[in-house]
Amino acid sequence: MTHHPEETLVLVKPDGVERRLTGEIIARIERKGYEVVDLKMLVPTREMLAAHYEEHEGKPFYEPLLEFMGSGPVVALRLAGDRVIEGFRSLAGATDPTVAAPGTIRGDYARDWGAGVQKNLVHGSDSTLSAERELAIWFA
Ligand code: D4T
Repeated sequence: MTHHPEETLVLVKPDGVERRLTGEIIARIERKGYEVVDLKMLVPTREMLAAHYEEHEGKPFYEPLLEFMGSGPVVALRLAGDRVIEGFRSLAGATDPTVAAPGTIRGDYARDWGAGVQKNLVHGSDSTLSAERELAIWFA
């Protein structure tokens, strides 16, 4: 029987690209042992971001979030590996970079900039359902 490892969507957000952390982030993913199956750099459209963040529509950080995410290039990665969804979220650390554990991507390189939106360097899908939905948006 063929083994089909799990897949996830990871985004290096505009703050990560602007701060030249793309290589460091991909290096951590690869050193952990996950496979980069596909990647691209793009400035996402409002439509893509609205689809990606549909669960957050109406929340106070929604507009700042869409504005931030559309403010510059993003690197989208399709990763593969057993339990990669959980594994990448562990590498990324907590959503709030102020309290993300040292040793994680957010804990080591992100902070609060008082911007009304968390600039936390990376996104990773949080479930197999989200991964499937999000990969269809970014790798249509
Ligand atoms: P992403 O989706 O970017 O990996 O983040 P998380 O999965 O860790 O967090 P999330 O979906 O709860 O939030 C999406 C996105 O919104 C920003 N955010 C979130 C924010 O600016 N203020 C907030 O209070 C929250 C909850 C950060 C990530």
